Amino acid sequence: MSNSDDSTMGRQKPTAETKGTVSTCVATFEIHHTQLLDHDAKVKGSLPEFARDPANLISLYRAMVLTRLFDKKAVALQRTGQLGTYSPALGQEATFVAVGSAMRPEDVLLPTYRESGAMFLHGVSMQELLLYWGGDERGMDYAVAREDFPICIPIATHAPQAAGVALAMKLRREPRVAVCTLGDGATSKGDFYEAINLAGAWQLPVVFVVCNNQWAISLPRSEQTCAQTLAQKAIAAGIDGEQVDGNDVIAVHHRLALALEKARVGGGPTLIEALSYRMGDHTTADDASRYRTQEELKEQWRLDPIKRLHDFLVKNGDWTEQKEQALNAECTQEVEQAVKDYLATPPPPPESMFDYLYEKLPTSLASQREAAIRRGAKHA
Ligand SMILES: Cc1ncc(C[n+]2csc(CCOP(=O)(O)OP(=O)(O)O)c2C)c(N)n1
Ligand SMILES: [Mg+2]
Repeated sequence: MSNSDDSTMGRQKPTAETKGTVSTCVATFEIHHTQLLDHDAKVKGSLPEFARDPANLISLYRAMVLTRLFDKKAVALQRTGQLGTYSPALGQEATFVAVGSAMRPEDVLLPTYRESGAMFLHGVSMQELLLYWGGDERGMDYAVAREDFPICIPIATHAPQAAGVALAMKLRREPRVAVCTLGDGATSKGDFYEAINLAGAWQLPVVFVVCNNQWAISLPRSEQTCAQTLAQKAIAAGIDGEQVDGNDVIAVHHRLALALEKARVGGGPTLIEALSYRMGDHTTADDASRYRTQEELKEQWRLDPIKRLHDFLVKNGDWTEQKEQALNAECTQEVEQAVKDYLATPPPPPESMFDYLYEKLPTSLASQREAAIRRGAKHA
């Protein structure tokens, strides 16, 4: 199969005729990429309706700034032993904020571990997220986003669950959509392929947002798959697939809002690949400088999604240095308050480790739970 003369190793060039055998093209596909605000904050084409109102753009900008400040604080808390692990969204704020802003409250978010920006906009509080990363399961028992799924650490295992949630919505004839966010690495897993296949076969109201940050921990995107785009994986499942500039909050919001609307009215699933870059470490347990260069990182800062929207707002006369300072002060205060509330929350009792997995605890674990209560009382 592989052609040793071919530098694309292993890729066969499609031919219409091979040694006298005639083949007919039976299907062709295209993958489209959308960018509405380019790297220099210039509009490409025309902006969608929502983006013509500066107030909407400022609220997206605020959400991105808040996400970045929260991230910074969470990493600092981890470094000082006040949080477990944390996975920063640095560089991907536009994608995550756009996911949260395009969804309706009644839609269901099934996130992985990096989507703080989406979760905040869908009703999860900063204090809840800090509790979770501090090892307290109560943080995933959201007060507002009651039906959103907890953070999914096992890669791609929530993709079939998203199809299941969407099936329930379809059977109940509810005009709601399941939104499953997952990484580029997750698209290499069987769970992902099974989920998109089912979504296509049953025309489910689900949108898969592939947050392509170019890395699966230390494995670069180029070594994960030979596919030219990740969006084209949708083609095999018979669902719509497209790519969007994940550092362009307007483009992600716009394309996702269209996909959500389509799914809501029975138009079926969509896969959106949001192209971005993970500018931070994979998690606080990682050191990315061991596997990528400073030059590569420096180049990516040029594409910073927050700077892009900032420059656009300034250019339009909708933003000033004074407003920037006020926003920073307000968001810092919000983050600090959430940290205070988190640190003031009494720790959960030891037996709580048994309380969030089963609806009814199996008897074998019930006795262990009792033992944990006894031991906890002794220590107290
Ligand atoms: C089933 C499973 N296998 C392996 C891991 C270890 N692991 C944690 S994160 C990660 C990489 C995921 O990369 P990607 O999907 O691109 O998401 P990103 O972290 O880049 O946002 C892996 C392999 C895991 N969490 N779950
Ligand atoms: Mg990744």
